[in-house]
Amino acid sequence: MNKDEALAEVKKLLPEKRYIHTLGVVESAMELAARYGGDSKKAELAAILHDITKYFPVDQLREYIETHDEIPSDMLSYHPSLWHSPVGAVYVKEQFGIQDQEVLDAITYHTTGRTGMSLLEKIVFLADYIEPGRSFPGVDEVRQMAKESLDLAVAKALANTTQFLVENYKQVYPDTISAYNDLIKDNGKKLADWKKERGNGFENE
Ligand code: DGI
Ligand code: FE
Ligand code: FE
Repeated sequence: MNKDEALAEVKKLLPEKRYIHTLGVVESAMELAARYGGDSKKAELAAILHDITKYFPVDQLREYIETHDEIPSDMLSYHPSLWHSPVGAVYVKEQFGIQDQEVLDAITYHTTGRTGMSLLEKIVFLADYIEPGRSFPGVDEVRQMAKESLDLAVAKALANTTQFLVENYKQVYPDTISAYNDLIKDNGKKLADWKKERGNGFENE
């Protein structure tokens, strides 16, 4: 499936706003792939398709999870906003014949992350977080980190998301906690130093 075919399929299934978000994720994913030596073709395809099932009705997403053994059924006990990611991977495999497991995994884990994320998974996860259309507290700081270290930026994005969920008394899916633990091992000290040295520059976003 080439770029234009993928974009056309996504356009059919997404409202304008989400389609524009998708184009932003493609732009950011291409930049990250160039900077960190990722496969730009795979990054492009995964970015285009990452949210393809975002607007499926919740019942349809649930049915995909119930009928596909490759999607862990414990996801059904967590927030439905997590479901479009693994379902998206199944959808593009079944509907478009996409077999590339790296691309499928980048789609599957774009929301939660997981321990031992591949380069492509990190690129799509981070691009989804920092694409130009995003404007939430802390995003500029992660954009800055993304210019210096992919792992640092992914670790910070995971920390922010986890913190946000906990602060609002929401469940945190175990893969997100695993991804955070995995990356904070080597990046926790760097993030603490960053906060000490430049943390205040982003406080008034
Ligand atoms: O689909 P997008 O809006 O582009 O971005 P996403 O796929 O990262 O969004 C999923 C939403 O899921 C995001 O607002 C945070 C929320 N969420 C709920 N539970 C969890 C979670 N995100 C993570 N990473 N882990 C959770 O357990
Ligand atoms: Fe998503
Ligand atoms: Fe997205």
